[in-house]
Amino acid sequence: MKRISLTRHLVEEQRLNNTIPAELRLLIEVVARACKTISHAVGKGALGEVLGSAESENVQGEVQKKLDILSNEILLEANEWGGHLAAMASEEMETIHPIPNRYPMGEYLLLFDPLDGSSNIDVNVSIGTIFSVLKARDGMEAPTEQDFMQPGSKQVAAGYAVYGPQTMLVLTTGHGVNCFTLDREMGSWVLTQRNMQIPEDTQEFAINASNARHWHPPVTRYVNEMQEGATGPLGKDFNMRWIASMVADVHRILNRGGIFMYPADARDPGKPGKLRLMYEANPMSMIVEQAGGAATDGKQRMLDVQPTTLHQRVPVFLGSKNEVERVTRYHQE
Ligand code: P6P
Repeated sequence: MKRISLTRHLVEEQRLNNTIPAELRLLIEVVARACKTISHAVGKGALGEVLGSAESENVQGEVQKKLDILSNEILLEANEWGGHLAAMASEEMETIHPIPNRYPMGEYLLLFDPLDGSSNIDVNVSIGTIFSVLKARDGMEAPTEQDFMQPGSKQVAAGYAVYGPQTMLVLTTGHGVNCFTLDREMGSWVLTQRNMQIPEDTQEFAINASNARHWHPPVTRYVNEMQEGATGPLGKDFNMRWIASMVADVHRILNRGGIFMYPADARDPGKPGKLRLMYEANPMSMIVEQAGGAATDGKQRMLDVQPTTLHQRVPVFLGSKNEVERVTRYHQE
């Protein structure tokens, strides 16, 4: 394949679909550059003295890793001077991060999980950065958290970087999903997969099965049916994968199909699952839908969920369309 750079892809996408104005192209290129820096830091591991805990907790009450904090800082510093953003929000920060007065404000809101899958950092398993882009309200003076409370269908772009054997960037601006591989020698993102498509059927599911005793009946029914295999109601055998790094699990599903589930369960009725809506479920759901898959919270289309708070959690069922529709149907019966 002829080497198409990220910049060339964005320019050609703008010519074709008029969906990437210059400010959005700058935003995407800045985020992609920040992901290169994060990849470099992650790749050093112990040699970079960035492994281990930071002896602090984030707003989720999760122990922060040094790389979590470093990745967050890399994204903040990369994005605050460009004039393309009105504000940012991150899993690692309790409140929104307005653009400092010394820089001009732009028309976009950027949300991100700077390093998702932190529990895997110290054991060298793939981790990633997830980001979501919304439009800010016109004529807004000082952005507030309320300005971020937009359903996922309002995203103008979404993407993730996965730091694995290869470092890859997966991106959608509403016209399909494209994947770029980092050429480490040149330091550039090269288009390696165009218009990724998730198979509508699958024989592979992803869930943390250690929580089985806490699942609600629709999830128990569905997983049992898959485990009954060819002699059961689904008439085929299933395989299971759980990397415990959403970016890695979603990347596998994007490439070969599958269904990813992080359901609410009986452990804590006040906690609807573990994953966060604004900077995990929504961007991944836009990507999955743009690749011909489906994503719901068990009851409704994920991208239709109306957010109420910045760090709210949501049950997640996403991946191969026919299986997501099945498990969602079970919730509605
Ligand atoms: P569990 C990582 O901490 C994460 O937020 C997602 O990336 C991943 O899918 C999930 O949590 C793993 O959760 O309960 O299996 O450790």
